[in-house]
Amino acid sequence: MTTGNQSAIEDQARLSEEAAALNMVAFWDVRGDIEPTEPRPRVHPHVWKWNEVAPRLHRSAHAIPLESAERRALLCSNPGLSPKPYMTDTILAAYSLYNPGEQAPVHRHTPSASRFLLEGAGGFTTVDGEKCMMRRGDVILTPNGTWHDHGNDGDEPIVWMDVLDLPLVESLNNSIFEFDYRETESQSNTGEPLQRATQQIRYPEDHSTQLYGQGGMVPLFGDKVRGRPGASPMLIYRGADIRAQLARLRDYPADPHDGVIIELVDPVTGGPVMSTLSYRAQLLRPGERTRTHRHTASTIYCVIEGGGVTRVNDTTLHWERNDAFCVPGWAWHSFQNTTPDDSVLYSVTDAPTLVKLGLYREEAGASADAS
Ligand code: GTQ
Ligand code: FE2
Repeated sequence: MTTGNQSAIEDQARLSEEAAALNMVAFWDVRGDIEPTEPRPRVHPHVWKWNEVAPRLHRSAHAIPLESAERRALLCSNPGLSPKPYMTDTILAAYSLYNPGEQAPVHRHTPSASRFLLEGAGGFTTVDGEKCMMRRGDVILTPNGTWHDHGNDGDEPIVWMDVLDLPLVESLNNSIFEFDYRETESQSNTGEPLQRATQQIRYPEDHSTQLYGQGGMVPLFGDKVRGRPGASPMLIYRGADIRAQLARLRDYPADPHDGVIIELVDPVTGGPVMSTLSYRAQLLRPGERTRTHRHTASTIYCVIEGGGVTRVNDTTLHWERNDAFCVPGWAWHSFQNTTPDDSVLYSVTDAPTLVKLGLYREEAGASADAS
């Protein structure tokens, strides 16, 4: 406000003070802050380098007993969100290691969770009584409300990346974790459910894949017993299947912004595998360079294969195998595979949340600034 009147100027200041005393704020003092003309993500584009993470993770395997930590994870903490240890406003991502023979106790929570298996064989997650053995490149889902426990039956440490919508659920004040798991034991005399640290296996191996793993064919009998409403009933997507599908599509004219990109979908509805998050895999062919675009959804990436760069506004992120990085919402970005071999990225985006809320927008870069 401008005025030449001295007493009016003094009264402006007094009004702001008096408003504060009434737990109010004068709109004209904060207008720019609450009416941005475009999204202002606090998240920085950032890359977490596997060669820096791996030695610390392996040290933690000796220094941190699983019994004291429950989950032995190093969380990717975005410099723009500190002190919250989250990769983006909506997504938590962490590297986790489990030693041979270790078992993480069963629990469930309202945030939806998932793992990308990165290193080691013999690791498993039991989801609602179904044991899912994990191999490199596999994506395992534990949707909102599913009971899950983890373990390592192999003879080497296993490493995976956890991806959860926890910051999103927390921002809505709806985060609930439960650790009191009870099951009726087959040998129980009383029939009373007993507290257990791990679930009994109640389904055959690869059960949800048997039911739902053949694209285009789903069983008409029985309940939709797997998963939870709004999430995929298929609990594990095999890395080998993902890679084979990318290979089948590699000679197609691909997406100009993302290369050969596929979405992991709920085989019953065709929708995203989580109600909040979409999971994707993309192949960037040797030397491939994509055009720049932006969208209001933010995305986290995990490098499964190869190497390259992602340009995000004025920042260049260099990535290679097992690195993780993030692209904030509304940031211009493009990809380049800088190697003579294929590069494969897994990604998770909060686009389904924004679409459901009617907020999702995207824009292609002008061809002149396409990089
Ligand atoms: O899957 O429960 O790496 O709650 C960090 C926090 C995993 C999980 C993490 C979690 C989880
Ligand atoms: Fe969990």
